Amino acid sequence: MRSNVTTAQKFCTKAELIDLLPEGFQLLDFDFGDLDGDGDKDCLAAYRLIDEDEYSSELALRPVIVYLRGAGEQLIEFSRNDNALYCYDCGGCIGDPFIGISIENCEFQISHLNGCWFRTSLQTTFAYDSLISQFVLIEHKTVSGNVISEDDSPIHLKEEVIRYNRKITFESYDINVEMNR
Ligand SMILES: [Ca+2]
Repeated sequence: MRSNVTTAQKFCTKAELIDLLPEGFQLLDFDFGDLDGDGDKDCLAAYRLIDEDEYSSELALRPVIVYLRGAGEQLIEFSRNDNALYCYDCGGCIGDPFIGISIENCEFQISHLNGCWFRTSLQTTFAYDSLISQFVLIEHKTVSGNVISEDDSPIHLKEEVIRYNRKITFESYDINVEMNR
C-alpha cells in the first residue's frame, strides 16, 4: 500500500507553495498534478517580481518552476526557466499577455494572449521525457485572427500546431527565440 500518496496529496495547497516562494517574487499562477508519472502530485508555479513595475520589461524576470514530489513527500525544485513567459507588457493592447499555466496528463501548458484587433493565443506544451529525465518542448499551438469584424462578417480564426521532436528542454527553452524562428 502506497500510504505516502494519500499523505502527499493532502499537502497540495497554495499554502504549501507559499513556503517555496523565491525571495522577491509573488505567485502569478500555479497548478498541481502528476508531472512525472509516479502517481504523486507535483506542482508548477509561475512568478513575477513583487516590484515588477519598477523594472523595464526585458529585465523583469518571470520564472516558471517545476517542483516534483520527493520521497520525503515534500516538493523539491526540479527545473526552472526564466524565459518561458513573455514580458509583462509584451501583449500589445492587452498589456500583460500571460493567461496561465496548467497540468494535464503528465504534461503542462503555458498560455499567452496578445494583440489588438488581430489577436494570437499561444499554448506551449511540455512533457516529461524519462529517457533524459528532463521536461521537453512538445508543441506550440496558436489560434489567431481579427477578433473585431468591420462588416459583420463571421470572425475567422486560424489554428496552427507545431510539433517538436523533444530536443528542446524546458530549461533551455526561450519563447522569444522559438516564436521568431
Ligand atoms: Ca509525480
